[in-house]
Amino acid sequence: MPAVETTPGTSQPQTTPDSSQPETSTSPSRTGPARRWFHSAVVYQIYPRSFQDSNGDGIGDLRGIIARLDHLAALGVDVVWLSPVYASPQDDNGYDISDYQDIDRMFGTLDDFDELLEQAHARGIRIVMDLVVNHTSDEHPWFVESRSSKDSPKRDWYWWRPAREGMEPGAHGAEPTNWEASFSGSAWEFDQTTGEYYLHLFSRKQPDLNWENPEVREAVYAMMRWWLDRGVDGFRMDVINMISKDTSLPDGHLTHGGLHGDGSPHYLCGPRIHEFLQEMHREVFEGRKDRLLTVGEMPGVTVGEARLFTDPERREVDMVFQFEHVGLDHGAHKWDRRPLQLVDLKASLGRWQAGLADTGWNSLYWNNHDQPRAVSRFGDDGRYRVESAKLLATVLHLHRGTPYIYQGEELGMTNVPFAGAESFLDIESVNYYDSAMLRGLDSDDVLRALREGSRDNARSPVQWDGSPHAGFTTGEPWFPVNPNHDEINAEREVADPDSVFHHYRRLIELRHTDPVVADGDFHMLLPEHPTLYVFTRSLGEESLLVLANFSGDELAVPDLPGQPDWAGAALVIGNYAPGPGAGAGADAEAAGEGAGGLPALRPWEARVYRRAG
Ligand code: TEU
Ligand code: CA
Repeated sequence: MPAVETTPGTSQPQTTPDSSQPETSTSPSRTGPARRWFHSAVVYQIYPRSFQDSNGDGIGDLRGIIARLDHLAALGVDVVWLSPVYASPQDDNGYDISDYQDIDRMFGTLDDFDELLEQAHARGIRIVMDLVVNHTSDEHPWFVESRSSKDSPKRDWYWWRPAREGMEPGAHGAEPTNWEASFSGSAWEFDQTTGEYYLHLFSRKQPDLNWENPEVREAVYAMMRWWLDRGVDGFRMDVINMISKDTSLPDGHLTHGGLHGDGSPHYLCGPRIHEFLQEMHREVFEGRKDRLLTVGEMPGVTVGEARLFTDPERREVDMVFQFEHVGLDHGAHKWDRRPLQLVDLKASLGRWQAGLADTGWNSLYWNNHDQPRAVSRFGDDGRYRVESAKLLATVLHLHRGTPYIYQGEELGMTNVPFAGAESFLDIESVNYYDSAMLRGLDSDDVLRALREGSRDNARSPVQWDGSPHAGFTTGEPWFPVNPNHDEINAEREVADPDSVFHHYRRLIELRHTDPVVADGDFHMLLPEHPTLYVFTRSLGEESLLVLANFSGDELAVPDLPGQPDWAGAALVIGNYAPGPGAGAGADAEAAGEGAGGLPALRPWEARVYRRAG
């Protein structure tokens, strides 16, 4: 029996969404939310320090991005999400901001930014900024002022608390709560100046802003309006579901190490989160041009909450990044790695498809700057790297939702072959390694988990060509280029019509031109099959069948319950070059044509078929 119900579950006649509707129209349509422009859009994420260096200092920058805009135009993406380029001490690679209204010199200037905006817009590409307002840098003037004295006018802009009752301030265990920070250790930092602690859910250089204070909210909204006035096209909102905390700040249940507690139930999707996002919408977005994009990054968000966040009637955000499918290979925590089961992946993504079928909208992603490379994690980055990279692209881009491509994913870039502990640079990995060693964990086990799960996997420079630093820089790159760049690089990908790059390009084009891909209903089939990912999309008389073999073995296509005969349907796209293959033409029987009447799937093969009527 299917473990989950993944069908929208009605059999009423379908209507084609009317693309002439105004962008902001929320009038109900049978297939769910009214058609919005981003239903047929694809977003590309740039992590600027690793994208392209223009001045030889080894760090990617804005002029480097400008120089590579034609790569993005050739790929066909509609939107770029730019990871933070604001002034920052770079404790967490820019997710610690010291001036929201300036560009870090490492990346360039506001003039460079304006030029990037202009050049991107000239190519029909929108630019969405990363908005990091759960916390600032401890070097932001707001925090410098706040920490200066208990009477500071900005004292209440952050979360200051005295030591736990009856305990010596600064003493072991005297932190106001037992919460653990995302980057290891206590989430509270003792500050000598005033003898109090401040809250930091991430590093100690990332103090959390107090959104309870209306002045904080107004300052953030003013800054957002300033960027929109400058011409940016929206925001990807960093950990935005952490901005409302339970103000009584209760202790959390003890976590794996037993040293700290899990505070997340008290700060994820807290009591005022919807109120804050609605206020932000009113104060920042109302009355502006239609084609803006807002996406909230929301660790731990449930389908039910996501329906509320993304229901257009509620005016909160267009879509959220949920984390369920990137947690399926974790045990008790992210460094407790376990093998991914395809059945779990299908159950999870299928539940999100069903849950947001009639209200709201999904974002779709396999990886980003915080996650291992997709092909290494969900595919086979050895023998079937090219096939499995294309398969993953096919499966994701055929789901209903807005797909996000992380830089290098379109080239089939892989995880990094880390030598030892010293090869990890990310604050999360470095802190975890140190704390694990202090707790006496086995260093080989810890290194194995880091190799698999470290955020550094995503942060090696984009591989543009086969030259010594992969065309990323003429200097010494801040992070070594992956040695496989002689084989995997943009120059080769663009030159080869059968490459991963061109496969992505075709999928993007398909979303742009095919209403079924953008808006069709999603229906999961064979949820219990261990290696076959199969689903349909349908809109009006048209249907697509997506088949993907998540294994290195040939696979006969089984009976597809409740499906019409797909034999003879037109192939829309596949990840094997056309020509004789498993089950093609006369070889069908020999290659094991399955009960479904369709040719068997070769290792990591994915195919999409179309039926009209
Ligand atoms: O990430 C928030 C987040 O919860 C993660 O994906 C985080 O990297 C993960 O929990 C670590 O295991 C966002 C940013 O994407 C990330 O780069 C920042 O470090 C973090 O917020 C703090 O701003
Ligand atoms: Ca540079």
